[in-house]
Amino acid sequence: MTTDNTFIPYTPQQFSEEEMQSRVAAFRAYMDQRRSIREFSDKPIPDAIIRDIIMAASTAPSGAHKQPWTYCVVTDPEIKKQIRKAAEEEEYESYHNRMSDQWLKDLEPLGTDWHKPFLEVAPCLIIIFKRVYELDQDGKKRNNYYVNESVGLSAGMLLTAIHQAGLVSLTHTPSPMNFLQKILDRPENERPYLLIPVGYPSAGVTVPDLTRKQEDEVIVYY
Ligand code: IYR
Repeated sequence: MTTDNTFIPYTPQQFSEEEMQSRVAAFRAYMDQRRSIREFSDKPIPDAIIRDIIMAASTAPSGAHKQPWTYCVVTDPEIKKQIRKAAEEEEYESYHNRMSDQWLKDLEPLGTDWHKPFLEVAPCLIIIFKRVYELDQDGKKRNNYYVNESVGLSAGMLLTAIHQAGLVSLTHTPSPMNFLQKILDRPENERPYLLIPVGYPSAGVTVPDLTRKQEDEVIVYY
């Protein structure tokens, strides 16, 4: 069988072991400073910064390189208002009738409730849609591969890029979130995956006093 695939040379940057150690230790310390926040300033962010953050996320590896994601950027106050209203309706229902007592107890340290003012205050909402399938030229469905894994990887890179820019975000999952498909008028092959408000923190913002797992709880060496 012949193929016409093209391969090109690839020479990634490499470092001495010492340099690797210092780079990765510095990166680890920087990543350890990332926190989710729920109180944002309304100060706007330049469009080009959001664009580069998203395009960094879009470099993520994906099943068969299908890049099965669409990033919607909402800065229009009217659309943000609609999203807040719909999200709060669902969240009200979840907090009062859908979430178990244990779940509510697990969330206590985070201080969350059904109110979601950040959906209107944050200057930018990034809504990630996963693309379950594509339509080919004949209108035939072509499934994408490892869609959840691929979009999860891209979302992680998005959060890293937001942190790298010195901005803050919240990984938010109003549930159920099909209202986002309607409000943003997305096609049938796209399903909402995560809603990520991005911006600057409000003055004097606080975060829960959480600790992270230690090395021996996370890593198993063989
Ligand atoms: N979606 C709800 C509840 C919530 C659930 C989990 I798991 C969290 O880590 C945080 C919140 C909300 O956004 O409030």
